Amino acid sequence: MALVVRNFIAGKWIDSLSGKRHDTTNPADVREVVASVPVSSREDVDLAVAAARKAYQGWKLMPAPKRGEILFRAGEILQRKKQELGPLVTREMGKVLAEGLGDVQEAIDMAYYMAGEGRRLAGETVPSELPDKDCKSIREPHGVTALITPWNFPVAIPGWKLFPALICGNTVVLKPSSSTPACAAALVAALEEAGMPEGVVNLLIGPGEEVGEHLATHAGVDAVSFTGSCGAGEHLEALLGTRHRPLALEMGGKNAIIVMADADLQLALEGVLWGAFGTSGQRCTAASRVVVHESLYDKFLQLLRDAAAQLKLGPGLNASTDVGPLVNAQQMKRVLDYIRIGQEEGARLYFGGNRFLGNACEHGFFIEPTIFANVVPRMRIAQEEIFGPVVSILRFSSFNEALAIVNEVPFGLSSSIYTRDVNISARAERDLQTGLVYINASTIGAEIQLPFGGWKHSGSGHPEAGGRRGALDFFSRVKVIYRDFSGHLQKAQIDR
Ligand code: UN1
Repeated sequence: MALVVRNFIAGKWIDSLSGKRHDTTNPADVREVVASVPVSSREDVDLAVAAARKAYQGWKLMPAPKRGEILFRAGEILQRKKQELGPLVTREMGKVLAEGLGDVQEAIDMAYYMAGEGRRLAGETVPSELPDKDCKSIREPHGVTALITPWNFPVAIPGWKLFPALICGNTVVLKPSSSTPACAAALVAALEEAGMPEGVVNLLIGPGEEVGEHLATHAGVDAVSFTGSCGAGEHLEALLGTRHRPLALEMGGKNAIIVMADADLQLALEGVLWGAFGTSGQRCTAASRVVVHESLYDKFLQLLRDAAAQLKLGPGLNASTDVGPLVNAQQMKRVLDYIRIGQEEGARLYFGGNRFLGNACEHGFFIEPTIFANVVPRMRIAQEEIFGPVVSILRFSSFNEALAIVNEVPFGLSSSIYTRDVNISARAERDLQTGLVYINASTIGAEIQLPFGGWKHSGSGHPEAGGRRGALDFFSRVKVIYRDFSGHLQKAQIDR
């Protein structure tokens, strides 16, 4: 039975003003409608922003530990509903059930973590250079925040943004991807049930070009946090250029794993399989390049092919499935286009490369795990984000060459190295130019208590997640208070 999802504005679940709707379908079998959802337009954005504005003063003035109690309850509700929400993630987005449950778990973790931050939200107190004067910095919310989220982590990423925005005292308009709105609605419903005052959290479902853009540029919005494609992120950046509102962007990646000659090969292999083909490669942190020492190259390729051949494609709800579908026809086409481009560029299609229609998958968007060999750094498949189960295997002879291959791409989100050499691991840690570096682990699997953010074209330098160095820094602004209790005029820098 398809769900009927509505916008959530000023504490009420309502249809869009136009009454227009569209259906989301299961990417493993498009004959199944998952949800009927509103198609909102600019007028709905105005309503949602007005509701968030109206709720702002009250929410801001609620003591942060009390805000934290509501977030804590939301975490408990999500925990209680996890076994229902995990399958919803799988049905709406396609990832296998274990990952659907992990997606929900990541939002639960963030809810609890940010609930605790309600009792910290620390600023600083430092001495003044003058007598009888004190100074401190405090954190204040921005006001109304616009959160624009992608489909690949349809509960986790809205959670990454919602919970820190809320604990800092901001109100929120969430615009999730049109591919996964039912997941976002379930998250918002948990916040409603937890006792969120009306208007503090608003959900708006609609197309990015119209709704997302109008929301991000709306005069009533004070800060914008976006996760999605580079193209859309850079477009927002250009639109917001002179509006002077904080903008956090998390965009793509072209993440690589280095396999040194001394690596534990089995471990490296498992890391590559998990990083490249987990979530069907649809993570910004997915391993889409593997840079292998020449002494192991041929052996590694064979082992990887044999392991990839064991992976079972199918609907994510089947317990035996390892690799689910791509999210929609457009993504499937994009990935198949890249597979063609790789062949045209002269890379060797070593394994896979086709749409998969077996195992009753003909009504879904499945692509075989795909391995390209003999890839060289200048090729497009070694430079551009593919966002599918496609991995390029490159060869290196010296560690410095491997570093250069990993670093010489426009992106800088995640990287990894497999080695047993402590000195090499230290150099990798120092010299890899990515926001996340993994040692003897794959490029995916970041934990929420640390900042998550990409360098270069991967992000705008405002990491998500984490505590004071991450999301809390973005979702609050600093106010500095000087209090002079000397009773006479004191002049900083001058009275000495
Ligand atoms: C993403 O890659 O799109 O680190 C988000 C991970 C997850 C989040 C990934 N915790 O793989």
